[in-house]
Amino acid sequence: MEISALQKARYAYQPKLPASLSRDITGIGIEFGSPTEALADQGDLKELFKNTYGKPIAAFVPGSLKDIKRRLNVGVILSGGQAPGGHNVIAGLFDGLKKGNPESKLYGFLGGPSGLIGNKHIEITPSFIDGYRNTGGFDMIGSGRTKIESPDQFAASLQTATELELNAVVIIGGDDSNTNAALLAEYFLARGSGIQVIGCPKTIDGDLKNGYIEASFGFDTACKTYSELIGNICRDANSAKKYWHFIKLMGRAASHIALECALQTQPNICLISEEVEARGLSLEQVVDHICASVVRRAEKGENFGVVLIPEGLVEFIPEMKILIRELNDLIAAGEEFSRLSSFIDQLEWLSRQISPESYKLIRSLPPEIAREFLMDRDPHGNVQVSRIETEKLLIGMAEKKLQALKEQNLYQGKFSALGHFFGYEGRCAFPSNFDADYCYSLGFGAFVLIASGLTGYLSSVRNLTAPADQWIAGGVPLTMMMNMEQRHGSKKPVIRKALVELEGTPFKAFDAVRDTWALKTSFLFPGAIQYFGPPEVSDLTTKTLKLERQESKRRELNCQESK
Ligand code: FBP
Repeated sequence: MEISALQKARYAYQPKLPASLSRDITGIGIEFGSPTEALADQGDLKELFKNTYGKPIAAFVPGSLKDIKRRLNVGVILSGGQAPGGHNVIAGLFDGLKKGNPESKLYGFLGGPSGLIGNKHIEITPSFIDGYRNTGGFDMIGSGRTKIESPDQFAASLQTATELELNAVVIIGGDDSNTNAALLAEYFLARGSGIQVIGCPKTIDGDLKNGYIEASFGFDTACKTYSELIGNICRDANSAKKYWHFIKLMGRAASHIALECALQTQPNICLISEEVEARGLSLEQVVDHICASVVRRAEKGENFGVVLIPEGLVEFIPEMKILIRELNDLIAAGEEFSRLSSFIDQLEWLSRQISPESYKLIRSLPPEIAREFLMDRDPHGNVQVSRIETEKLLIGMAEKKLQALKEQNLYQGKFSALGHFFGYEGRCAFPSNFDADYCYSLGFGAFVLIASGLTGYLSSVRNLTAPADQWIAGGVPLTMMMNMEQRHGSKKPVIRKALVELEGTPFKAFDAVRDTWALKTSFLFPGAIQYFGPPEVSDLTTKTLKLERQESKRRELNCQESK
């Protein structure tokens, strides 16, 4: 098979490991902290996770693990949307297993969690894995969004794992998939099976993070890829000086990707959904905010610019949030809605089912956008925000608003806008050195957690802005990141999603300069990800991670000083 020159060069890249994992495996030990508590709803969660609740945080340290050389059978699943580095998690896990015992086996479940339920797997061999090292994508074994939720699905998962004589299952996924990992770990233990379950934090969205998980893998590469493209568009805009570019960015509910790309490229406007919600801004007010910059720049003769839009924006605009919630409930309730074949029939039916305000809102949207609000939900019940063309909606509304301003002689500029959506372009890029190293370490760490006999843990690597040998690897109990949330009409245990914090340093850094960017062309051009060359360009982390780490180090220092 023909491969590109870069792919060939990346095969030879040796990912860096933290010092605690790069020593001879007989020198790896583990240290435990105190028992932990869930984020909230501790009583409910204790009840639901009788066997796995409250375990201590684990850190890898010099020492020895008595079972590190045990022969193990492990199954691995890639779950949810693609994120650069998934193959390296599997490579790290594979190399760890084989270092522990060359007889150990790694099975890859095909097509996500459904591969475990239906026992569709392949055995991962040395030559097979070598064809995927340091490459993007999840094509090694495929991914899927099936949620393991019914009693039959749990029982089938246990049956597959038992038939394959697995010691452990590793689930590489986001908040929903790792919630599933926690439930599966509990289920296996409650059934008296010793099969362990370990999670790994994946998602380009960057919303699976907390005090112990500094970043989800894939965020780094995806943001750098989008930022390269945005930077190129900024330069095009500044060259031609004739278009406003409205760029929607993936990231689901959280605006971490939009914020990071804004910090990397300095566009004129970047909307942050969490702020829109906090300020209770209506759709019209959001459009007014954009138009204010268009008008002011036009006064300087600059009829061009760049606007970044997080894909989840519509879910944070109060009136749209209500509409989406009402639609979600109706669509989840099922059959009646799914029988309506035409859009006209759907609207007619909705007129009797949703509140008059929501009905008025959906009717006010351009029909092609209104249709997108009615599309199928994902298996976790989420509206598929990647399918809603918010950029087009905002362009259409801005055109109307600017026309009205023109008629009142309040705007003399020319507004010609183009819409873009960057999402899939970044999910399968070759992982940056950061993601290649981070993912390999997460996978290797997952092996050590298994060898330590742990279950219901998320592999964790911290201190990520330091050189890789100073990274701190270990495991965090999944129940520690959970609370109870309302889902499909009842309270469910879930890992809490991390949204952009308006008091956090990345948002504050943006807030301090955004008014200047709105008026003055201040674009930055980050260029393509560098895989080779000086570390200051090839081992860069995201600005979000850098700012958040600076803040947490500052807090740690303050804490020490006050003791
Ligand atoms: P995950 O939470 O599964 O990592 O999703 C990442 C993501 O890329 C989101 O940003 C996006 O909204 C969604 O997947 C798109 O889903 P799909 O691949 O099913 O179109």
